[in-house]
Amino acid sequence: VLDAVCVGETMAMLTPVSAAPLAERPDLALEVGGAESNVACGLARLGHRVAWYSRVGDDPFGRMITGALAGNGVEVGGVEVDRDRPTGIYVKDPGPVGTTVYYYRKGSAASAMGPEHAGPAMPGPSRLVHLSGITPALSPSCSALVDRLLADRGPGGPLLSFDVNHRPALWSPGDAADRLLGLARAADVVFVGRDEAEALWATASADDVRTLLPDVGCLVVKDAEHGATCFEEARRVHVPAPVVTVVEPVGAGDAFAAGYLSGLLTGRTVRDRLRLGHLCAAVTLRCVGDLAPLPPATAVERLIALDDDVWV
Ligand code: KDG
Repeated sequence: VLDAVCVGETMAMLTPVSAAPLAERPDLALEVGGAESNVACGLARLGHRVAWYSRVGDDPFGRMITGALAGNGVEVGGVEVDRDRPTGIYVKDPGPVGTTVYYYRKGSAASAMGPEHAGPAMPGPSRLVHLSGITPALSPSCSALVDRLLADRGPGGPLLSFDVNHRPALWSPGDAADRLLGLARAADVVFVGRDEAEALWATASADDVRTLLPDVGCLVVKDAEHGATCFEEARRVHVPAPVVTVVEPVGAGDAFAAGYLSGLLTGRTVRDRLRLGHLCAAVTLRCVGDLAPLPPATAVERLIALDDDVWV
């Protein structure tokens, strides 16, 4: 049995090496960019058996992506190759007030995922399925796949983990708000940023988010450098984030989810799940890429076990 199956689109990511704007024609680095596959890599690095399910084009980008994920220890045997549709591309344009993202993913191979890909076509059985709010925004068929995955799990089925991951470039806040709230309500584990929830649902605090999602088994509200709060049944546990010098934030949310989910899969306490999430996010914040190696397992255990007053 797999520990997790992560489902979602992964793109070829082009990013200027010198952090100069694209209009200045900087040299570009070619990387792998995908929220759910980042979670898969994070889980694999933490020792879990994890598969990534998606579709890629029959092109060098698709082969680069599946090769890179396999190299990170993620099972990619179920990934479908589409002869007609290309692998999606995503380009980062650094600017004075932050990085703008340009997507070239409309009509991509992954956007043709649909409800027919749930069930036997998908790798499994698995203890957990991880999805994000990016997938329902990709196409009507992808949206239907997300509904099918949520509806199909019966008693004894996998836990459904959902990272809200609102991407304003893909849909309007109006369209996204209701849809993402409905999906979050149907999931077992939910990750959402405090600012993301505020933009979508006008909530002012982690407790407000809990009021909107009272029945989610594990609700994790992340508040950037301040920390993260987990609501599990009647309990509320807050763990501050360690102080980190941020080099590049992309991928940190996915790393956090991988750490938290690893802790959940291995029966750690809520506090230790949040700490492992923060540690995975911290190493990612400190490097340019979406994926960063973790310290050795003994160091991770020592950091998780630190007293609260020395942790940050
Ligand atoms: O979480 C990081 C992702 O945003 C990035 O790798 C690209 O999956 C991506 C997306 O659709 O924005």
